[in-house]
Amino acid sequence: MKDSKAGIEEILDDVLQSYPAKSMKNRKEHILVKDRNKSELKIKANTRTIPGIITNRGCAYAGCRGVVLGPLKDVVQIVHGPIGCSYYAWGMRRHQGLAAEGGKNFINYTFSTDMQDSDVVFGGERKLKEAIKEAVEIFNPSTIMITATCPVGLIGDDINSIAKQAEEEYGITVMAFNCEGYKGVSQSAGHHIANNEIMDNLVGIKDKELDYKYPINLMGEYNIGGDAFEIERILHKIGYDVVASFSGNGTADQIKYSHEADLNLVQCHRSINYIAEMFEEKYGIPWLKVNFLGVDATIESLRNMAEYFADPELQERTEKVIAEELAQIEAPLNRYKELFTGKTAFLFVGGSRAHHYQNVFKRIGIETVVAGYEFGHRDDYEGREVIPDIEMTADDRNIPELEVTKDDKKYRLRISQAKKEELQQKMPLDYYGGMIKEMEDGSVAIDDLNHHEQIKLTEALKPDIYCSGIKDKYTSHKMGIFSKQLHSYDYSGPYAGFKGHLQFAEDIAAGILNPSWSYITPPWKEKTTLEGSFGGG
Ligand code: CFN
Ligand code: HCA
Repeated sequence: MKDSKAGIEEILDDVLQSYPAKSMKNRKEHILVKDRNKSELKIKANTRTIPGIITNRGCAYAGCRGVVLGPLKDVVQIVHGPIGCSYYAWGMRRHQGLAAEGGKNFINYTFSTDMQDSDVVFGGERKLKEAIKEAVEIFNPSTIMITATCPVGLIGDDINSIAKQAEEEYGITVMAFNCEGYKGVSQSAGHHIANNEIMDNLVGIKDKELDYKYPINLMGEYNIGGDAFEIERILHKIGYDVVASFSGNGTADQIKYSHEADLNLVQCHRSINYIAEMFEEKYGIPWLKVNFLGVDATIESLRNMAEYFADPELQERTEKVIAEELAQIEAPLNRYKELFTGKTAFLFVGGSRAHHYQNVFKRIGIETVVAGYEFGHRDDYEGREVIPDIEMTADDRNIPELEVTKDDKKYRLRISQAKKEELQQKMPLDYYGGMIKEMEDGSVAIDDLNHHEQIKLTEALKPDIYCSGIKDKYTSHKMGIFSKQLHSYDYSGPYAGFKGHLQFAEDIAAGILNPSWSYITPPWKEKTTLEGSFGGG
């Protein structure tokens, strides 16, 4: 059947029409069409999903136990709760970790108190104490972390005092996280609970003399599909030393002395920006927003890092490594670009990848037509304005290394060490640009997308690829459109850095160009639907 052509606003009206008036008004505020001529592009985000709509979001426990704590290798992580929640903690998120020589690695285990009805009625504290004792006797860990699932908060088991007692009894670090799943509106609440506890009770509890020239912390990188391995490889090749990783391929032990680093790199802004800011306030360590997803973003990040340390030798080595790595991938990547040019993508991922992957797609000729976060906050969409709070005294202006661009509020610093110390007290080194800023006119930003909206938008815009999690992957496949999971990478990866970008392009080719899609009859072939064109307005 022939489809009728429609502009993007008309398509969105059609998507919203199925809702009752109140829900329609609510959902409308979570959707935005990029228009660079508009002075204000505001979107509603980080609010409670309308009851009745099945959200793709996760819970606070997922954000705390699964996302932030999950990758820490040397920690016995005891889930205090029913076994179902514990099963979820058993490698579901595909983070990876390699133990250092002599180091411990518990991430393939799942530790649970296996709460039963009787524990809910009579309390589960005794069981938790026994679980800690057993874990100490069998595994001898230096750190134990206890995470609470929903029933723990409901019955009031005091995991904090149990952790404190255990710490005294066994002489190791024992931490408790009150991350009951129902807290907050998404997994984002769990990131905060995990990170605040880590900041208060783990960072800085150990001093260590480091013989590193460029000690850095990697923040908001979780080693999905081995991304952190690839990032670490590139950083080491240039001459950086990762003091601690929060938390991909990381250890609690390293986090204990992570205050010894000189610079914090922030990959996933959503899950960790506030910790980078706390480091800055508490220890005077500045942070730099980086993105190692995509060749162009990786190059820019590496150059910004070298600029920060203001060492010509480091800058030279950075350029050498960039050239070496590029030489290995540029020709095949360009060939993929020729193959893909004109194709479009629909991205819906948690809180930062829907943004970060847009440049990955762009480099291989694929334009993003819709992008959304499950649980991003407004600053993840709109960016956050940090106006340089610097008084440009005559003295400052005379410092040749200092560069501040005030108009578009983006500023980079190339400063002397002495000046650095003075300035870092006053402002962070970078600001966060937000996803919408980088999107093309006519493309759609959508928050907390649901399956109805996914299906309607897919029918209308017919993207060549839909990037998803496991919950929405097959909705797309049933419509005959290849879906790539950007959470788990569908068991592939790494996708970060230079080689990762090529791996990604290869996987996309294997998916999009696969002839099997032609055997599926999509719904729009059987009924009339609205059809739109990207950038149509
Ligand atoms: S690894 Fe990260 S990059 S931490 Fe966050 S916001 Fe999740 S687990 Mo899934 S893939 Fe996703 Fe981001 Fe940061 Fe992962 S886009 S939803 S909570 N996320
Ligand atoms: C989470 C973890 C998750 C889920 C991915 C998915 C991940 O939110 O609890 O829904 O496919 O990356 O593993 O985001």
